[in-house]
Amino acid sequence: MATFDSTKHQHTRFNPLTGQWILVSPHRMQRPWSGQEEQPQRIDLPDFDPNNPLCPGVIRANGVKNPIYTSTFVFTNDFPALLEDVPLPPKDDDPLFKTGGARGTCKVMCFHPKSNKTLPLMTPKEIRSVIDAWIKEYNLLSSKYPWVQIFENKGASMGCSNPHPHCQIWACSFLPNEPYLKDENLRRYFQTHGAPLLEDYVEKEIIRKERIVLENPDWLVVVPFWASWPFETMVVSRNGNRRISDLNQQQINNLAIVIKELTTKYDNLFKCSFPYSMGWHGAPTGDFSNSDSHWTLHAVYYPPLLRSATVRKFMVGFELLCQAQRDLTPEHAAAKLRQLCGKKHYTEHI
Ligand code: H2U
Repeated sequence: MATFDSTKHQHTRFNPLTGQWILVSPHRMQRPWSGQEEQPQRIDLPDFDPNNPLCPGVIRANGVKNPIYTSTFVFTNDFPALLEDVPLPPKDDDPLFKTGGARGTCKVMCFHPKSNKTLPLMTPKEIRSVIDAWIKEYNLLSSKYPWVQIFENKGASMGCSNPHPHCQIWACSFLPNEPYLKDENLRRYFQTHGAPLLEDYVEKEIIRKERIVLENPDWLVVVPFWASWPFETMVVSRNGNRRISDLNQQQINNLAIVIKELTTKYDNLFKCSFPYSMGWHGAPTGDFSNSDSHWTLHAVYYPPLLRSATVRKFMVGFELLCQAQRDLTPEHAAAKLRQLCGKKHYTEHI
């Protein structure tokens, strides 16, 4: 039998953050595609649309008029999934009908007054304003809630409901599943190895190099060894930061550059406004704040595209019923992203 080659032979990989395995099947990269194709995304948006409720000066669904904002703009979601003041469910001791209380708040943050901007098309200074606004909201909400989730859904295929650059911030009274799993796994690693898992991981990826997309003294961007989505990346703090609120000015400046370069590479990959869901994970807050030495601040990008602007990966069938599966290896994805230009956006050439 031939010797194992990770670029050719199927294998499983362990995600130490979630404790779950993924299946990698690189031999399938050659198969012909005859599945669904999506419509290419429109990129010729106007910079202002009087009917778009996220634009400056426009009246939103609840009748409130947005200010004529010139940088970022934050408001409480008019259709929030979490409300602050609601009755708690009664206790039920039946293990098959457990419920829990859920309180919180949901906010929307516009990144820029112009609808036709996205992060890769914004200047590092404009992106810095977004990071500053993230930190401001995080500080406000984390004093009250154990979990504050900053996330951006970019592109209609990832559930973005409005073609204006924005993200959402949800704060909740409970630790949601993903952060809960990470907290447990990071803590266990720290107890066994005496160091934060992601600090050890960064050190090893810097030596191995094959999954690095971008790096600077403050940030490392890799396609994780255990990535599920084809071009998934993780942006990890290299300074022992545990939460986004720990960042200093230089780290914020360098993060703005990293976000611009990574999202420019993403757009340049298939020459489209590259869709993704991204978000920040750091140590829990509120009552959980005291025990956090096992955490390292990081962002994750989950983009669905696989082969082109119109051919995406679906997490269905085996993924839904068993575990995530990928064809393209993380190393191959990282090499593709690494060699793409991160300084010039493809629209500058057309
Ligand atoms: P998404 O594109 O990620 O769906 O975020 C847009 C959010 O903006 C969405 O959650 C809110 C929606 O509820 N929204 C308002 O709060 N008011 C509006 O008038 C329109 C959209």
